[in-house]
Amino acid sequence: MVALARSPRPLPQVADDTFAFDVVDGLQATPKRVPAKYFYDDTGSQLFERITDLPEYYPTRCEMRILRAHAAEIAKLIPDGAALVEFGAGANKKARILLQAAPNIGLYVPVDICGEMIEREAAELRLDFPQLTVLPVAADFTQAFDLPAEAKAAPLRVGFFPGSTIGNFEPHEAAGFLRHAGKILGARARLIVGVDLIKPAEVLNAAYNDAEGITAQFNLNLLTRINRELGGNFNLDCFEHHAFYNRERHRIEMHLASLKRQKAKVAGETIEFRAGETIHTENSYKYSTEKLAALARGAGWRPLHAWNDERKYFSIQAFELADEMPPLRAAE
Ligand code: AVI
Repeated sequence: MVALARSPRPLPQVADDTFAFDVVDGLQATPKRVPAKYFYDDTGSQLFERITDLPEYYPTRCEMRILRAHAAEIAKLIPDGAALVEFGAGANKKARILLQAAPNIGLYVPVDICGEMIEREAAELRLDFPQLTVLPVAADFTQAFDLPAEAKAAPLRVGFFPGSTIGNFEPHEAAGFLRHAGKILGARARLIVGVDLIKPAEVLNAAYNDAEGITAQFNLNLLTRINRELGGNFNLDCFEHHAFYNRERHRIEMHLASLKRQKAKVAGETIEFRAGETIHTENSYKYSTEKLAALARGAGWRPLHAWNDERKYFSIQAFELADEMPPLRAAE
C-alpha cells in the first residue's frame, strides 16, 4: 500500500484516538501543524461548501465551467459500459455533468469515507439517472479498497478526481496517490483529474482571504473541533487566520497564528505558544499542466489531454495508464 497521509478532505469518522494522537503529535512538533483532513467535521464541511460559492474562490466555478464546456469531449474518454470511479465523491455535483454527457457509462462508483452521505447521494442519483447502476463504496480512497465485482468486470475503469484535492497532498503523496489509483483501476484505465493552476499571487491570496471571512472561520473551526472533541481550551479570540502564497513552493499555506504568548490544553497535554507562533493547518499546491503531467508520467500515466479555462486558472487533465509502470522512487 502506498504510504500516504489520509485524504485531506473527508473524515468525520476518523477514530477519536487517531485524532487525539495526530493533534497532540502535531502540536508538540516544531513547527506546529495539524493535518488538513481534520477541517471537515459537520461545520467544517458546511463552511467548505460556502467557500466554494465565494466570489474570491474561483476553483469550483472554473472547474464546473470547464466540465460543462467540454463535457462531450471528456465523455469520449469513457467508453460504453465503462465504470466511472470517483475518488472522494462527496456531493457528486461534478460527476453529474459527466454522467449526463456519457449516457452509456455502465456504472458509477462513488468512493468516500462518509458512507452515510454517499448512500444518500446515490439514492438521489438513481432517481435522476434510472438507467445507471450506482454502487457506492465507503472507504478511505487513499488506502487499499476493493472495487465492486461489477466494476472489476467492466471493460475498463475511468477514475475521476476533481476539485484540486490532489493539491492538498504533498507532491510525493500526490505521486503516490496516482500510482495507487492506477493499481485500483487496473489495465487500460483512464483518469480525469482537476487541478488548480499557478497564477498571480493576488488572485491566490484573495481566494484564501475572502472579505466575508468564511475561510478564516473554516480555519478557526479546527480549534473549535479540538476543544469539543479533545477537551481542548483554545481561546479562539487569541488566534488568527493566516493564508499566503508561498511562491517558491507554489502553494497556499494556511496557518493559525497565536496573537500572544499563551498556553492551551489538549487531550490532557499543555501546549505553549510564543506570540506570533503558528499552527500550519493546510497546504494547497498549485501546478502547471506540465508539472502535473510529469508527476503523472512518473506514476505510470500517459497524458492524453488538458482542458483549461480561458484565464488558465484551472485545468482538467486526462491520462491513460501506461502499459509499464515506471520504477518506484525512494520518496514514494
Ligand atoms: C479541498 N481543497 C481543494 C481546498 C483548497 O482550495 O485547497 C480546501 C480549502 N482550503 C481553504 N479554502 C479551500
